Amino acid sequence: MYFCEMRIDILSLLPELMHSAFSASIMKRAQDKGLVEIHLHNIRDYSDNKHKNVDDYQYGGGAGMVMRIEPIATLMDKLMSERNYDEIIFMTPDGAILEQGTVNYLSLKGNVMILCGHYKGVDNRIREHYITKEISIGSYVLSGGELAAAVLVDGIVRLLPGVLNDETSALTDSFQDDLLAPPVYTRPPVYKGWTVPEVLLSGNQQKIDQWREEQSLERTKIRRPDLIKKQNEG
Ligand code: 6GU
Repeated sequence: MYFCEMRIDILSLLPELMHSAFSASIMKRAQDKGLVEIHLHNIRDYSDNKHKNVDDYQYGGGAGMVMRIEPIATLMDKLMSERNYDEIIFMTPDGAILEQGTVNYLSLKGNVMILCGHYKGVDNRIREHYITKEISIGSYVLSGGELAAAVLVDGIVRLLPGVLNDETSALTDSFQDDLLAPPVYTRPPVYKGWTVPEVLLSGNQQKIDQWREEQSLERTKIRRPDLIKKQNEG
């Protein structure tokens, strides 16, 4: 039995938003098996003043509140005094767009901390002095980084050895080889007159593999020509 344990700490103003994402199906099983520990922390619990303020007006004026440095730094200092973190990630729409390569890279780490952004952003000193990576999940704006963090963690956890039942299945994912996955079918062979591609029923594995490869390439060319370009650029 191999031993691979990962610890993920998520710092947020709304940890409730992520509870359900981590308490069902593959994410739940991974935690139950002890392959990953996911710890949700409410930044408000570390606020230093009696009103438990976590945001404040920004210097220089302008609309929108900014997440204060003190509660976040207090929580980060506490966690960092307990263990070493390989990466401290800030979820923010102005971060680097998340790709499978980054997910693969993070799945090899031991301790990862994730800060979820809110409001107009976070006091920039947090980004300057604590954060090692800034990640966005796409070119659109969400009301907070929580759902983005849930997306990132899901992508990481399913890659941990022992999480998926069929260990090879993550290797045939779309994007692992910069190609989209081929279409899949299951029983019945005919539904409302709609048939399954004959080759899949042929029992000829070589032909099936070849068909799947062609479908992958064709789908990628049509849906994601940027991925083909990326391959040619090596
Ligand atoms: Cl990480 N945060 C927010 N607020 N919006 C986003 C995002 C992150 N990624 C894409 N949109």
